Amino acid sequence: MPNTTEINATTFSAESYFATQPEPPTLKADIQGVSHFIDSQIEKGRKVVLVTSGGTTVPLELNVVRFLDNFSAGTRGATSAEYFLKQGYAVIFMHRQFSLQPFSRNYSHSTHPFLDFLEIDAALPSSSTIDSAYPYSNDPSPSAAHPHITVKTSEKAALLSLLRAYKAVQAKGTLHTLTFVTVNDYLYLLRAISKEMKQLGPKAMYYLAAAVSDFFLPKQKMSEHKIQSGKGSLHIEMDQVPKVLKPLVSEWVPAGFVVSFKLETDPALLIPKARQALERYGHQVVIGNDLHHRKHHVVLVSPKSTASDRKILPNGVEYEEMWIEIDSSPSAPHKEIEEGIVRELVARHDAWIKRA
Ligand code: 9Z3
Repeated sequence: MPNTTEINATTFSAESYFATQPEPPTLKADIQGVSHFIDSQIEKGRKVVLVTSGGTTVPLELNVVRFLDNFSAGTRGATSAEYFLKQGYAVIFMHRQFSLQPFSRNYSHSTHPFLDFLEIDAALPSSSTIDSAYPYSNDPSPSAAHPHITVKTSEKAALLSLLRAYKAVQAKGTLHTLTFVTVNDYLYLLRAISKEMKQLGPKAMYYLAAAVSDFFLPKQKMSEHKIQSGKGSLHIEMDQVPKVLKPLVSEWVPAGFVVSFKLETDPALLIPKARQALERYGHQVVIGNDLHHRKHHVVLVSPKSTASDRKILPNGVEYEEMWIEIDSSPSAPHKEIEEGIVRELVARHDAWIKRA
């Protein structure tokens, strides 16, 4: 391990973090893309939401072989992005590389693999023909040379409606996607995108659903090469990731509508921790979700009154909670909780814009 005396503080402010940790090499190109996207959305007068999604990693070596990961498949972010698009928003979807994405998430390789709902044309008479037709290039029969692929009848209606929505979004140009892997990528992107979105004022929403590492290894403390085994147990001391929600709310996007997520495994902590976050950062909504029930109920915690007539009590700000729930019984019709979350946030965001 290199000498660690250069940086021995265990708390980084956002400022000292960005002054000492390296900018990702793709940042400038990424931000150029974001800037063009925002310009064209401003021209159309659309509201824009930044959706962050998936988990960040913390590499343990500079030539990274091992890393710590944060839990998140990207379902919350990808699903919410679809509902925001449906509500007419332009969406900047900033997600962990290879995590779920809007639209394609409906055909995820693990839960609904697309190969399972495709069929090879009935012109191929039997499964033995199919076997012998593999690989097709070696099979001289005409049907094998030009096989037709069809979608199973049971899947057609859902696929068609999804495909229509996807094509419409492509034609309107309302979805811009970019990726992060490490917590460092995430922090740099979040800061740079927010600064680009600042010009949208209250028309910008920040929907921070990504699962962000709390601890990291500063570059200056990282081993250059793969940490070697054979020396007994491994001890790593990590530093705290700076809480960038604070500068985001107060400096980067003071007029924006900011929604953060709080993940807990003890349901009793959800509301107190959400309140604590609101008190610390002064943003608009914290959505509390507990790991095991996150798909069926969440709680929206927010300051009780509107910004203009917020009542400051002697012991601080007054809060209100709103639960959003969906039926989790197996016989219940298929619904996604993100639909209700997004509907409620859009209504609150509209009120926020009006007040501004
Ligand atoms: C969340 O709480 C998300 O809802 C989930 C979504 C990660 C649970 P999936 O993608 O999961 O549907 O599998 N995100 C925020 C988690 C987070 O890092 N929060 C921090 C914290 O709780 C910062 S506010 O301290």
